[in-house]
Amino acid sequence: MSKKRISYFYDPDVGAYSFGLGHPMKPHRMRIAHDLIVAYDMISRMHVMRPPRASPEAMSAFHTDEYVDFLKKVTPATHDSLTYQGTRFLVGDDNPSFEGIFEFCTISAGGSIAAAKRLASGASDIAINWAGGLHHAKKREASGFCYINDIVLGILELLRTYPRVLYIDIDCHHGDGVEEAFYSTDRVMTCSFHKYGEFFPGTGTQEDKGRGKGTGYAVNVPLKDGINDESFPTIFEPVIAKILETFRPSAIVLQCGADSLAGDKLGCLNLTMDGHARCVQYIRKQNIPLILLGGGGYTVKNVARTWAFETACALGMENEIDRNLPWTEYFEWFGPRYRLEVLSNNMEDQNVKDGSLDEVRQKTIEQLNALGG
Ligand code: V1P
Ligand code: CA
Ligand code: ZN
Repeated sequence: MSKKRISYFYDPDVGAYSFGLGHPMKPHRMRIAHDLIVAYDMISRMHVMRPPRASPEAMSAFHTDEYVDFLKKVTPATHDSLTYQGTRFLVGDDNPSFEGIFEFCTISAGGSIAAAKRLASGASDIAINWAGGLHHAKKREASGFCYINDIVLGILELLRTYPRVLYIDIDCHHGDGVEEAFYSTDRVMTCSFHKYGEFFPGTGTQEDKGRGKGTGYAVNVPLKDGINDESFPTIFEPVIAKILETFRPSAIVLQCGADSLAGDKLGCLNLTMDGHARCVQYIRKQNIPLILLGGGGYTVKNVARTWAFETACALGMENEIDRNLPWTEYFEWFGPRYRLEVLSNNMEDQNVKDGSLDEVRQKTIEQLNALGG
């Protein structure tokens, strides 16, 4: 099936929020990506919607009322970010209390919940929310630039309709918040590919596999620096193929965190735009209802390029697209080549030189075989 029905959720306000000067997370990247999507005339080929803002009640499907209530009230001025009735909800510089923090959360979460509803209604084959993918947020705590876990909320919505949901996370960081939320269930399989070893958030070893009924349903693929377009598919594709065979998901959520790209400000992997998008292409061709979400990504121009290209992949128009960028308001950001590309660099791939990738792959396949599929 090469033609698919795509829903694209975008709130034009999202790019205006700022985590503060010097903070790596830049919501503005969604605006730059959107402008490329418009300039490439993708808008006329998909159902474009401004998502309804998520209500506090909707957020409480995962988060505690106290935490949601705190986010609703907190402002940079009140500066009560460290304690609220004796509880610490925001800790350190990663999660500042910026202007409009709660509205930003309602947009991100609203998009992922609406995407899930759209799939479940049968109206779309793929739903996209680049403002989502905030995988570190916990039930009662913000973490790693994430306040409300839109992914968990979207998956909970999908579980109302679909018996089994597969969550795949190609952000350079471990998808700890999503893993933790579904650690004890066999209805959600989580699979995160991430840099492991002296890297935030420090979790996600292959020994962490789930608990109780969920044992074996949390899959962690720890990586070393420098994985590239040549080696990444040799782990991603066989692992996902095995998951599809053993778990047989009825819907898939793919978190497309773009800090796994070469040259990311926080990441240390070496994927090109095409290598990153190959994951989207591989999942799309399985013909299973799919949600595409954003996530990390700190070299803003490359995030915009990649999410625009992945929107084209969802539409099945990646081979028609002009690799010379069209004119947009942000055209000068894309110099000196002005191309729809993210190139790799010459860093060494630490995963292949000592055979560690082969070991990780084998161990993952053994874990999945133990599920008896
Ligand atoms: O390393 C840490 C914490 C802060 N230390 C006490 C340990 N935080 C990281 C957080 C990375 C979050 C990634 C989010 C995502 O997975 C999903 C959206 O991509 C961190 C880093 C870093 N280089 O890892 N925080 C910051 N840099 C930071 C820098 C400047 C200002 C504020 C935060
Ligand atoms: Ca990940
Ligand atoms: Zn990340």
